This record gives sequence, structure tokens and C-alpha cells, in this order.
Amino acid sequence: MFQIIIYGFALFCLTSVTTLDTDSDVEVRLLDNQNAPLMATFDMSKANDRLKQFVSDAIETKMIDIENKLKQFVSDAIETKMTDIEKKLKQQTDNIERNLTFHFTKYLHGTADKMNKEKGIGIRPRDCGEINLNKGNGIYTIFPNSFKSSGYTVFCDFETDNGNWTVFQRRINGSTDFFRGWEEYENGFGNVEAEFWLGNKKINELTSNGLYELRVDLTDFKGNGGYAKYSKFSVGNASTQYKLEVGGYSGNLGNVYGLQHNIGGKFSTKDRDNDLFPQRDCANGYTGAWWYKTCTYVNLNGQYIQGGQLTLKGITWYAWKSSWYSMKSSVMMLRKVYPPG
Ligand SMILES: [Ca+2]
Repeated sequence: MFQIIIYGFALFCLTSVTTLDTDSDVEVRLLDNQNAPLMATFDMSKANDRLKQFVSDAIETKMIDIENKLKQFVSDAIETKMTDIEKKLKQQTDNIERNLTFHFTKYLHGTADKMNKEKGIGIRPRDCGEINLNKGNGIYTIFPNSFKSSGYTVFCDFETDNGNWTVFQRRINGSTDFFRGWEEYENGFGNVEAEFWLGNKKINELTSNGLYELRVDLTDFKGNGGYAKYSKFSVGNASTQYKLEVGGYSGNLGNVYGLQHNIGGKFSTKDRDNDLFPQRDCANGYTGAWWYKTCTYVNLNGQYIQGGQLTLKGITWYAWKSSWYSMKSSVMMLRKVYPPG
């Protein structure tokens, strides 16, 4: 089709040129009529050459044009295709990257969680027995019951008698006054690293988490030590006046003139008399705060008295010394009892 157009156009142009030439030929013929046939032949040959040249030029131009257009078309097509491929490739690599990042992050989190679990980080221990990241005796934060989110600090003993003890009372030097009222005994006071009472509310909560045992360690001013252990220990809530339950004694402090006398006793302080004597006030008489019934043989929150004096106002455990010897130190701690297996 294109060739037909080219040829048609060529013929049109040729006709125009030939017509012009014919006019000049007429002039030639008038001047030299004898050479007319030769001239005609010459003119035909010239016209033929011109036609050939014209067609050749036209084709060449067209070919170049087509070639250029083809080049451009192919170039454009390749570029478009390349852009398309590039775009798709980028999408693919982005997807792969996202997937890899997701899986890698998940893997890392999983590993971190596992490691934290093994180390005890991230869980909230309810007492010293649930602390897995054990760095030895010292201060730890526990999160029992109503302290699930805030937690509070306690002293954990990981050395005595297989460890895992949550300490709730300590007397060592008399630096803290223990002759205090109901509210302070309820909420606790002192310094957990030195002398303190953890608080009846907290002791109640802790011993409500299952079966707990109690251990008491005492020393005298001569360097002797003794202990009492009770396989059952609990302190009731405020509505019971923080009633004491202990049982299953073992140790060398002695039980009969010891803590056995306080079983079922309600807690009393200098400002709240819950003892069994209507006419007497044991807390004030013994200058302490305890589970007094018909008063007591054990008075570990009594006055701190230096030098091993004999007085029922002091820190006493009658059964151990068979007297009202006031101790150099006292530690009370609790531990959850796990059923065998
Ligand atoms: Ca009384």
C-alpha cells in the first residue's frame, strides 16, 4: 500500500517536471528541428534516471523514517517493559523484605520471650519462691494479689534451709521502733534491708496463696542461734483481726512454751486490745504487738534491749532460754509449700 502511494506520488511529480521540460523542449525543437529524435531519447533517459533517483530517495527517506520510528517504538516498548519489570521486581523484593522482617522479628521476640521466661524476667513473682532470676539474698519485687500491677519490695533469703523464703520481720540492732499502733502493723514499717515488719495485710495475702510454712531464726548475745519451723502458717484477714494459725513444729527453740501458745490468737497492738484478758492489756504490758491470748511466751516485736537482759517486755522466746531472755536478733519468714511431685 505504502509503495503504491510512493509510486503514485512519484508519477505525479514526474508528470509536472516532464510538462515543464516539454515546454523547454518545444523551444529546443524550434531552434534545432533536425536533432529532435535524439533529444527526445536523451530527455527520456534523463527522466528515467530522475524517476529512479526520486524513487530511490523517497524509499530511502521512508526507510530511514520507518527505521527511526521502529527504533523509537522498540526503544519505547523496551523502556516501558523494563519499567514494568522493575516495578514488579521492586514489589516482589518489598514483599520478600516485609515477610523476612516479619518472620525474623517474630523469631527474635519468641527467642527473647523464651530467654526471659528462663531467666524469670517478664513474669510477676508472687513471693520469693517464684523468683527465678536468683541473684542471692537481697531485695526483690513481688506482685501478689492486690499488688499485681504495682508490686512491692521484699527481702528474699535464698540461703537458709534451701532458700526461697520471703522475710516478713527482722530485728538486728534496735534501729527501728516496734512499739507502734494498729495501722502501722497493718500496713508495715521499717526498712526491708534492716529492721522491719512487712505488714499484716501483706502477710495475710501471701499466706492466702496456698499452703505456707513459717521459719523463725533467733540469736542471743553470745553468738548462739536457734530456729523454729512450722509446716503450716497463715494469718487471717482484717475481719479476723489477723488471726494466727500455725502447726507442724520442728526445730530447737521449743514449741510448748513457744508459739504454740499463740495458735488462734488475734493480733493486738498498743491501740487495739484483742487479747483474751478483759482486765489486762498484753500489748502495752509486753511493749509489743503480737497474737497475744492470755498474753504470750513469744514476743518478737517487743522492745530491743541490749546485752541479753531478762524482761518480758523484750524480744523473747521463753522455751529456748527457759527465761525472758531478750534476743540479739530475730528473723521471721514464710515460704510456700509445694505438694510433692
Ligand atoms: Ca485485754
